[in-house]
Amino acid sequence: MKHRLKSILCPVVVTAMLLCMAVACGTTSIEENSNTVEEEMIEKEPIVVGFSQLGAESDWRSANTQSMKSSFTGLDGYTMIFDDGQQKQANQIMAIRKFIQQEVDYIVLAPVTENGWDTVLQEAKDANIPVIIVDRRVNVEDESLFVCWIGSDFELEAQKATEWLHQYAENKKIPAQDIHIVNIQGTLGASAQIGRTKGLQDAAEKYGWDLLAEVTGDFTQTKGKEVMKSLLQEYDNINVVYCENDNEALGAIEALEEAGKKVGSNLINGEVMVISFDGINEKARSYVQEGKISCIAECNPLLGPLVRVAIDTVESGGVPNKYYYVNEEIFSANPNITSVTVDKKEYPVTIVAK
Ligand code: GZL
Ligand code: ZN
Repeated sequence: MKHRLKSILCPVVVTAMLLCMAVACGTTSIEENSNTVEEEMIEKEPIVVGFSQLGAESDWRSANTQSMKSSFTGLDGYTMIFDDGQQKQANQIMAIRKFIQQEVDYIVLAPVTENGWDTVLQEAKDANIPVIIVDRRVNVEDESLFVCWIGSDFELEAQKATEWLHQYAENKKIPAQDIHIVNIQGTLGASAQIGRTKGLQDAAEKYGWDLLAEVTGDFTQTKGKEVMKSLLQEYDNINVVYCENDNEALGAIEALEEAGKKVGSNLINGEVMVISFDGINEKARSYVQEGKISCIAECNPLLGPLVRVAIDTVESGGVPNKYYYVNEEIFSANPNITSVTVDKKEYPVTIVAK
């Protein structure tokens, strides 16, 4: 429903009303008034935004959905058609095709993984429907297939978290080769997984840590617990668990504690350190205060208002920035690490007091 001026009343009624108004205000020619009254009685159709959300796998995703829905409520000229892809790209492609048939004014896509979007985004372009990408990235030949992308720098999140671990190990004089890490990865092929995995691989290489294994936990608590259990059967020297989101961390902690392990940062006394990403889940944040999760690199889900600004910009004839990175922090209860430095830039650590 491409938005255009539409009459809220049929022409006959409008004419009759014009006649009455003309007689009432004594104007001889109803022509004089016909435009202004007609225009006033016409309202703009709402701008329709079709949003293909990838799923509902995590607290981050729920917060992201909430942020998007509350930015397009239907109350101020915008309305949203929402589709949950249940973490399947095929469902998201179907949703986009449905939006095209419905002639929405904009499509917003939170892609489950980076590849395989060229064809359907070309169909949206051929239908003259602008597309905005949020959160994870799309890997397309022709970047004109989307107006802009809004999300996080996932590799930077990982660099912050691994710099925190590096400082911790140095402060505690733990030799690099005594850091035995497993990575419970996110959904394979998702930008968040790609960036967070790369950040850890680079740091392990740079500092000489022993990166034992990388296994996907699909960003869910259930899978995170399952993967942690099997890793504990495979390795008896794990002392750092790097979880690519908080829901996986909660699952991993359940498995660690059920296996009789103590979760914390006192590696020298045999505790197992958990590092995580997001910082949305209340329990995960309380675990940071308790020291069960040693540090969380924040991933900001509140992208709705930024998408709204981008669409407002296009509506008023402007061009939004092609890439917009949201600001993010890093949380820890450890008072001795107050900042981390990545590429010569210092990032303060938010110390989450007990
Ligand atoms: C990150 C987002 C990730 C979150 C996970 O922007 O894509 O997906 O870190 C979520 O919690 O499942
Ligand atoms: Zn150093």
